[in-house]
Amino acid sequence: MASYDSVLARLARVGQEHLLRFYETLSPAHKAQLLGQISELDLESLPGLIERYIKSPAASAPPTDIEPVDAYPHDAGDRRKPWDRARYRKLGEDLLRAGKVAAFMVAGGQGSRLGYDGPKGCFRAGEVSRRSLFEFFALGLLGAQRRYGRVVPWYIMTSPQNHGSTIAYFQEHKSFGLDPASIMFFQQGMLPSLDLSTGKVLLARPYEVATNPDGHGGSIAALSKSGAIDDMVHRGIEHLSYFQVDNPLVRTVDPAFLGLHAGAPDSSGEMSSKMIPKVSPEEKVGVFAMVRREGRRSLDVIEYSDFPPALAKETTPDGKLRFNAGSIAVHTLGVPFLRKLASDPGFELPYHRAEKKIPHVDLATGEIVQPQKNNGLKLEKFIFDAIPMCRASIVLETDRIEEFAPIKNATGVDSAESCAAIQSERAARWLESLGVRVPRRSDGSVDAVLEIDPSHGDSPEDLRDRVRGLQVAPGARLVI
Ligand code: UD2
Repeated sequence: MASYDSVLARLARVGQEHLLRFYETLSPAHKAQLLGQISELDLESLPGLIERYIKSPAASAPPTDIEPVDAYPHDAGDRRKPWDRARYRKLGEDLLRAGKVAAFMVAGGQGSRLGYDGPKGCFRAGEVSRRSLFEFFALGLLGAQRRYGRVVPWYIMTSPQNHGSTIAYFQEHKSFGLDPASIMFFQQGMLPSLDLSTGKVLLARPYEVATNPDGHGGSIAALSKSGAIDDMVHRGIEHLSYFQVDNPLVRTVDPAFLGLHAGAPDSSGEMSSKMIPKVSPEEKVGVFAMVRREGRRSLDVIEYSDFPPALAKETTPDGKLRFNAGSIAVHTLGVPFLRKLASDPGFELPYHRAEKKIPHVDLATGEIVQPQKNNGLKLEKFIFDAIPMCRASIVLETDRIEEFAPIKNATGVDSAESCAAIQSERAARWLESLGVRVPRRSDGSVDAVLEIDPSHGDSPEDLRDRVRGLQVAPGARLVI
């Protein structure tokens, strides 16, 4: 382990020696913990980051040359950009049957908005079944494995804050029936959290540096460092179905989307995305747009917090939002593309600033301070910033009720409650399309709590035999 003197010398070179302010007062175990933690941090990049994001942050100039994206429509017959759904679905199914597809879930976030103590994936997503988010995805993958007769390996990115508890949860639930050898957990990187005005790294405790996960964009380096990319190559995986831990409606693998990604004439097979039409200019989802930068026009995602409000409000002559392509954070990633990025010494995703209230040790008193206003800065990378690095990248429109009901907040929008309502609506639509009567209230909402077991299929057709003769009574609670 690094000695006190060598750690102090490294800290002094970057002006952060205050991190050892309380060293002499610590127990031997805490001394070792602190030296060990600091040794792991990339201190040498701090001066550059502090200069760029604290001392002279460039105001993020809104793009000036920006156009809406030309997405593949949900209705494949739509004349704006018709496409052959059956053909691309078949192509995606062939990739699945050939064992060339894996799932990749990012689950390293802190889930602070939900106020849930524990990995977010353990949170309940099934209003009737009480199943967790993790179980929903596992069942989706089990179903796919049954349908396509091949294992779909599952790569799960955690962070040091939830890695152990995530693995323990999977062990406790026997990986929900999946083969544990086909699940690989790996940890993302952590960055020191900084004082917003001085750039000094904050101490969470006298023996612990305050850190934050480096954003889902950190996954590209983490996939490489952990050996996950090598594992994919070894298994013959060519495409990754990427999703977030918070959306239980996601199709863990979607053949039509995979097929478009791998085979559409305007796709490079490097990184593709799904979008839904935004409900309002203010909806908190990134927006896909074509942006020209340095003479090159490419697809980009502009995060909601950076999207110019005036542009967000612009409408087309038929009254729709002009920039309506909201990101649901579902992508397909080509493994060769990830390998290329990860092995390029010049590859770097930009950091995004997030000003936060970060509890920290007062360096004068040693007391823990709970700030009332933003005092700290977290820097994060976003995976979608890799999209402009593609030779070409496509977007597929999907239906909100079919695929997007994230659980982010304790109540209201994007909560467990709104998710349950959307799950009931989706299940009702599927049942009604199969001729089953579903009770609805006078306002049209479903008068029952309905949930679809994700292992049973990803379209109404898959449920046909199961629901023959089914009766749904008003107020019923059912898992189908
Ligand atoms: C994300 C997208 C937003 C929209 C929305 C759809 C970003 C920045 N914004 O918003 O545009 O698509 O989702 O639901 O992504 N995570 C990690 N490590 C980290 C940080 C996050 O694994 O260091 C994971 C986290 O566990 C979650 C996902 O990334 O699965 C999204 O993170 P978020 O909650 O910060 O993003 P959100 O909801 O603001």
